[in-house]
This record gives sequence, structure tokens and C-alpha cells, in this order.
Amino acid sequence: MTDYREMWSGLGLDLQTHDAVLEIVGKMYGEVYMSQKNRPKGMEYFDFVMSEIHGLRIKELMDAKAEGRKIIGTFCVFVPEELILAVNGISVGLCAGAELAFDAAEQFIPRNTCALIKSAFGFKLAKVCPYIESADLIVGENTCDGKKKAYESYKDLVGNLYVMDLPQVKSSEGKVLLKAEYQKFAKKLEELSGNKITKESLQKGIEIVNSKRKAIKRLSDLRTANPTPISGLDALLINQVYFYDDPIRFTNSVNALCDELELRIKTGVGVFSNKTPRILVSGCPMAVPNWKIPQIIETSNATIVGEEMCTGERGTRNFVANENLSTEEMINAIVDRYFNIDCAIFTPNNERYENIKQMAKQYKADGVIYYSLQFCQPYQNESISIEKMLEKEGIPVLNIDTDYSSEDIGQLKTRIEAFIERIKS
Ligand code: BJ8
Repeated sequence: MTDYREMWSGLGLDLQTHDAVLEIVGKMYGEVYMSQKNRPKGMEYFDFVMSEIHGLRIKELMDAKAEGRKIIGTFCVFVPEELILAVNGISVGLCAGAELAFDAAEQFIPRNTCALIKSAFGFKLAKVCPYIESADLIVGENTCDGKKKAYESYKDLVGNLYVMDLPQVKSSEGKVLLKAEYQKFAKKLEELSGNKITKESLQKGIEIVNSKRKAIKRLSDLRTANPTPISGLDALLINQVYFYDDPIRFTNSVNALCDELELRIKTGVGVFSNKTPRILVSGCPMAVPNWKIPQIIETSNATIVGEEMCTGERGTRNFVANENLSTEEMINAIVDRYFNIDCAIFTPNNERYENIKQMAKQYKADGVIYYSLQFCQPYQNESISIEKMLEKEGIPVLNIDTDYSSEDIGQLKTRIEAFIERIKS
């Protein structure tokens, strides 16, 4: 096994705490992922990526940096990877899904802040995230109030934060704002990298990201089959790796996996029996290693067939048009694509209601488990009207509020099992 300690130490990580984190996550991964039955062979690639997520992938980023490429850390699917690639940069996701150094984080942000934000502070304060430490620029965004205000103090902690403003209303003025912000961001990237965004480089960036999203769409479409050829846990993992891996290698690996899944479907091979209740999970993003809810669902005689979240279809649906367009037209096409994202920070957010209904139908979901992080006002708020809408459509809903701790696992399991029984009956 390669020893990366020198690299981690060079990045300023606290090696002792980092060792402990790797050990806990490794153990969790073994319990949650490696215990699954009937996994497709193509998942071996993603297991490998996960085993090297702080090792080989960071080494690749350091090598790229040595060649002059810039690493851009992001917290939100509103940050256009197309622009980052167009300056030969590398985009990496920084959201974290574990409860770490929350006491220290609460010296900067209120206790009643969602776990996702607290985790971003915790990972920085505990010096355990090589992605944060290797980023040349960290991009924050004015989305929910929690993030917007947290960035005011996060800025001083990291020293290289760039905050992008975002509209909150889907109006023509909102679109103008988004375009202006993307143009400003493009300029910032050009300054940072010393590379100009050209027609060719932007076209290439769009092509790479479109291909990545097409591969994910192909995977999602295959999950409409019954029995489903892949578990929800594995599909979530792929959606999480989406934010870290080299985009071209990722796309090839997802497509290779899809070839295998097509064969599985032809021969009727699935992960669970075709009588297993099918669940759509909806709500806040689930960052690595937040696998709590999917694991409970899939060990309670149900399977997840779709994710209506940013680590899922909200983050990957829709492509950017790029045929025979000028640079300006391509920027407009990027704005068009991202302006469709139905994040709960928008008001009103009618598209999301339609998207959930459509997804429930497309994936033949028997029920929806709506997942909010505690203190996440946008998603908690929409949970109420979404539950009413879906129940009216005859789709059972279970609303869950949770965080990153393991304290409520027993209680959640009881509620989820009861919900699955309700679906079955
Ligand atoms: S586009 S969902 S990634 S903002 S969970 S921090 S909303 S209080 S993450 Fe998000 Fe972009 Fe929207 Fe997606 Fe706030 Fe809620 Fe916390 Fe959240």
C-alpha cells in the first residue's frame, strides 16, 4: 500500500485525526457497502475510487497542480464545472457528510445550523480534508441563509473563498443576475489560471460535463427496470463520486457499468426481488459518508430507485446545448441549464413539485421518503406541501428530519419499516 503521509503532512493535515477519520470511514464502508449482495462487478471501480479518495486522487490533484492546473472546490451544483474545465481547471466537491469537530464549528456558526454546513467547518477546523487544503479557490454561493451567513466567517478560516451571488426567484431579472455572476466567475477563473476561455475550450468543457451527465442519465433510466439491477446505495455512491473523480474516467466507468446492467436486465438479474417495494428518496444532498438513510431503507426490505436531490437527479438532469454556438451563446446555454435547477432556495419552486411527481412515475416508486437535515429551512418547508401533493396523488410519503449522528438510527429504522409495511399493504 502506498504511503501518502508525507503528502498529507505537506497539505497541513492533522495526521493523527486524519488516520482516525480514515479508519472510521473505512470501517463504515465495509459494513454498509461490502456487505451488500448481488453487486454488479462494475462497482469494483467505485470501491477502488473510495479506497483511494484521500490517496491516489489527491496525488493526481497534486500532480495536476504541479503542471499549473488549478483546483476549484465547490459546495453547490450551481457552480458550473463547464467553466472550470474551460480554463483547464479541476472541480472537486467539498461538502462533507460526517459529524466531526462540531463543537469547534459552533464557535463560528450557531448550534442550530444544518449538519452539512457544520461539517464543512468541522473538516476545515480539524484539518482532515485534503480537498479543502489542496483547493486554489473555494467557491461559496448565496443559496440558503445558513450557507450565505456561514461564508462570512468561513472566508477568514480558508483565506481563498470566492462567493457567488445567486437568484432566489425564477424571473427574467433572476436569469440576468445568474448570467452576470457566471461571467464574473469566468473572469475570476481566467485570472486565477492565466488561461483564456475560448470557443474551443468552452465547447470541450461542455462536452465533457454533458457526457458525464448522459452516463448518469443512462444509469438512472436502467433503474426503472424491475427487479432493479443496482442498489440505491451503489447508485448514491456513484452520484457522490461524480464530484471527485476525473470526469472522463468517471464517464467511461459509469458507461461500462451500464453495459453490465443492461445485460443483467436482459437476463432478469436484480439486486432485490421484483416484489421489493421501490422508494424514491427526496430532499437535501447526501455527501460522503452520509449513507445512513439509504442503508436503513435497503436493509428494511425496500430498494431505492431514484434520488431527487443534488447528489442525484437535481444535480445532473438537463444538458447544455453546444452545437455550432458562439462563446456568448454557449454561456447563455449554460445559464439556461443551471437556471432550471429546482433547489428549495427558490420561491416559488413549482418545477420541483412537477419533477418529483414525474420521477415517482418514471421510476415506478411505491413511496417517497423525504429527507431533510435538521435546521434546513428550505427543504423542511417544502416537505409539508410536497407530502400533501404526493399523498393526494396516491403516493405514500414518509417525512424524516435527521442529522449526521447515529443516535436516531433505531428510531428511524422503526419508522421506515412501518412505512414499508404501509406500502406493502
Ligand atoms: S442547489 S440543495 S447544493 S444549495 S442542507 S446548506 S440548503 S440548510 S445544500 Fe444545496 Fe446548492 Fe441547493 Fe443543491 Fe442550506 Fe439546507 Fe443546509 Fe443545504
